This record gives sequence, C-alpha cells and structure tokens, in this order.
Amino acid sequence: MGHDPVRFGIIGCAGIARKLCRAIALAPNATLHALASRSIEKARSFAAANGLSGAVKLYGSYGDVLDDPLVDAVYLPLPTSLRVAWAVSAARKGKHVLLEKPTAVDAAELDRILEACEASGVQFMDGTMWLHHPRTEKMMEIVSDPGRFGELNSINSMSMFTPSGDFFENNIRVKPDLDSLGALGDLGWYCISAFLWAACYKLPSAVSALPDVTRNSAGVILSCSAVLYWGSAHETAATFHCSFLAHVSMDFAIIGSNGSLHLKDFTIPIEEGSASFEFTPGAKFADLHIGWNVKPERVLVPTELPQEALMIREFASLVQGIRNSGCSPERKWPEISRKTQLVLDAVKKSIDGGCILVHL
Ligand SMILES: *[C@@H]1O[C@H](CO)[C@@H](O)[C@H](O)[C@H]1NC(C)=O
Ligand SMILES: CC(=O)N[C@H]1CO[C@H](CO)[C@@H](O)[C@@H]1O
Repeated sequence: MGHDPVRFGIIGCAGIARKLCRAIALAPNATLHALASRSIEKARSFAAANGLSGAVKLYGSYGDVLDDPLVDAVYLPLPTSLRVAWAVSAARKGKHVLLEKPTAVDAAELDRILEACEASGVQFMDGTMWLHHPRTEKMMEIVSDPGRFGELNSINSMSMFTPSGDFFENNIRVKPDLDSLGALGDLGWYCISAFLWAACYKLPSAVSALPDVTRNSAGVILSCSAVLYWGSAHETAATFHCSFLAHVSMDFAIIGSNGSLHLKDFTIPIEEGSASFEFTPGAKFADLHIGWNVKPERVLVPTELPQEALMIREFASLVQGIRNSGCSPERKWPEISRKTQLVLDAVKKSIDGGCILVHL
C-alpha cells in the first residue's frame, strides 16, 4: 500500500466543497472516499449535482465519516463556530485534518484542535490555497534576495468581492452564531497570511484596526481595515482592507528598499494555468521626472495543477509519509495557521476596543 492514494472524507457540503472535490480528483495522491451532509438526501443531491463517482460513500451524518475506518483524512468546510468540535473529534479518531479558514473563532479554540492533532500524531493544515501556487515560491525568491529587493519596508493587500444572490440574508458568513468573524475571518485571513508570509512568519509587534468598520444589523463585520507593525519603532508596516462590499480585488504589494513587487490576484489567480506578478528593480525617476528609468518586469509562472490541487497533493504526501513511513507530521503548517489566527484575534480585539493599538 506504499503509494496508495490518501482517502479523503468531506464533512459538510458547503459551496467550497465542490472546488475541493475537483481538487481531490486532480491531485495524484488523493481520492474522495466519503462525503457527509446533515441528511442523506443532501449528500445524494450534492453527489449527483457534482457528478461524483458511485464509489464515493455518502453519509447522512458527519460522525459516520469519522467512524469509517477507510477514511485517512477529512476536509472540514463547516461554519467556523462548528470547526473546533468536529476537528477535535476527527483528530481523536486518527484522521488527518484539512480545515477551512478561518481555522477557528479564536486562537484558544485553534489550540484545542492543534493539541488534539498533536496527541494523535495526525497532520494539520488549513485551506489557504495561494500559499501552494508556484508563483508564491517565485515571489519569495525575489523578496528574500537583499541584492535585488533590499530590506522589507511596507506591504499592502486587499481582499474583496461583491457577493451575489441572497448572501447578505442567508450566507453563513454573515451570521453571528456561525461565522462571527465575517469579512475579517473570510477575507482578512488571506491578507494577514500574506503579510506573515512576506515577513518570513515573524509576528508583528502590534496591530491596529482603522475606523472604517462596517457591520450588518447583527454586528457581523462586512468590511474593515487594519495596520500591522513590526519592530520597536514600527519600522515595517502592513495595511489591509477586506470587504464584502466592493468589486473583486486581491491586490498585494510588497515594497523593499530597492525593489517592489505587485499583483492583483494573489488569492485566486485570474487564470488557472498560469499566474503573474510585476517586479520593479531599483527604479529611479527619468530625467525631468517625466517617467521611470525602468519598466516593471512581468514574471509569468505556469502551474501544472491548480493551486487547490497542489494543496491537496502537499497535504496527501505528508499524510502518506506519516502513514507509510512513520514520518512525523510537518509542523510548519499548524504554526502558520496559529500565527495567522493570533494576528486575526488581535485585529478583532482592536476593532472591538475602538481601534486600540494591540500588542502581540
Ligand atoms: C538595486 O537594484 C538594482 C537593480 O537590480 C541593482 O543594480 C543595485 O545594485 C541595487 N542596489 C542595492 C543597494 O542593492
Ligand atoms: C505526484 C506525486 O506527488 N506523487 C507522490 C505521491 O506520494 C508518493 C509517496 O509519498 C510519492 O512517491 C509520489 O512522488
């Protein structure tokens, strides 16, 4: 069974589960073994609507997936407030856990999940897909090269979209009991993950929300902005804006002392087969300041698989290593999730406190 694919069980038929079904089918090391919804009818209609093979086991209760001995790993796209209970149960039953983001309502809940995973020796990873695109690695080659990029100075990002249909009435992401973090949890998570990535996972020393917070009538955040600072004198700053109220935008700018890098689609590339960014090295104003002396260089990075399938492949190969070769779980992924959640908590605390400066 050395190279047997990792058998996934999906718990919950959220919209994002459709994307993950396809990713599991595309990844060479994974196969969809089981799918559960709150009722067997819902599981059946999801399977039919998405053309799932008749070999996929359908369950009308989440717990049945955890009791299926053939399931190696679970993907949990449930609403944020339900994640802790199901992720902890999954880990206790020896299932590896791929958890949608935001990973939990707060870092204390995430810690319960991570402790359960550690105690059972199972792999944990959150569902932040853009980290797995080869473009991300290519950008890091530049950002980490002091001769081309210089020192990291400032970072900006935004993550927004205008939802359609009855999102503002019925989507779980605007319900205080299901996804109390609203746009901050759904979209701000990506901006924070991008900042931590650019800062080589050094936690900021402080964060502050900006006063432009919009909430719905139930108090759930629909849009907000925040600044993260690094260094005792706040030498490096990162600013983000996340929103359910503006046109789809996923800008990311990383500015060094001697170069800058820009892209407009960091969380979901505009095209699936390749993604690009612009790098401007050492630009100066042209004579008379009527232009720049260098043009941005467009770097195009093709990918053999979509980023979500690369995420599944990475997760599955770690699971195979644990299952087949007795490897230990890779600690990098839970550490990244935990730092992202800690910063998210600090931004939430700043918002709730009226934009106070929160030290980490
Ligand atoms: C800045 O970048 C330019 C272009 O890559 C390079 O020629 C120059 O040596 C760099 N300067 C510093 C101080 O690193
Ligand atoms: C394509 C791919 O990633 N295949 C890998 C699947 O897992 C086995 C065992 O870990 C690897 O040997 C393959 O390279």
